[in-house]
Amino acid sequence: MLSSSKPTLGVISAEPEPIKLDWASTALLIIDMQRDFMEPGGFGETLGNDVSQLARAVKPIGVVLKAARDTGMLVIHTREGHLPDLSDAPPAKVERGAPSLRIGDPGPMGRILIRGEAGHDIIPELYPLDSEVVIDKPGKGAFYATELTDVLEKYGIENLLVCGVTTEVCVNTTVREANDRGYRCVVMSDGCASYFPEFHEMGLKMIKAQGGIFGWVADSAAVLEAMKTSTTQG
Ligand code: C5J
Repeated sequence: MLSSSKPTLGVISAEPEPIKLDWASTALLIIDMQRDFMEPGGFGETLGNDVSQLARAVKPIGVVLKAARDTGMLVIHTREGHLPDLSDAPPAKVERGAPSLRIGDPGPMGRILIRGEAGHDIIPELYPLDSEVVIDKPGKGAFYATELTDVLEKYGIENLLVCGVTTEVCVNTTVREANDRGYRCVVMSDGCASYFPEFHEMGLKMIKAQGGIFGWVADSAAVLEAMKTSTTQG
């Protein structure tokens, strides 16, 4: 995707150790920045969560998204949601807990967590460009029952910069899936958020513990610095 004359090698000051990435084989993967998780009246709130906890991730993601677009990096957005007939929503997911509204019920932003409804869409601040990839996923992990593997193979992607919500659920699940498939994942600490700040902290610690058992963790400033100070491969 990147022009061959551009510097493409960057070193991110990450934990547990710095990581060198070739931007040409790196994608920005933005997980589930949807109105259903981020705004009042959506899936997150029907589960009893304080959705304002997630707002802090929007700005850091926006800054890195702009830098990724400027450098021509592949950008992939995911959306968690289900078909209108709920044929891809297992009863074990739909019936769980005691939410005020269940998946598929009509809510203020349309049917809860259903593809095509307003609540299922990505928030305006991070809205995908027509040229960007959008992966619709029925599960927490972005690889389960999606075309993500095919997309990554098509573009020669080996590394993922991962951000989005929530840290301990869809971000962590996706990073674990990606790690098992051989992708290097750098998770953006301030570009992720949880309804539970302590789960956010733990979710990041789990990734970077044991020498980076699932991946690396870095903040948006470190990612931007690595992009800015990139060198030419050779
Ligand atoms: C949840 C997600 N928390 N995107 N989904 O149900 O993390």
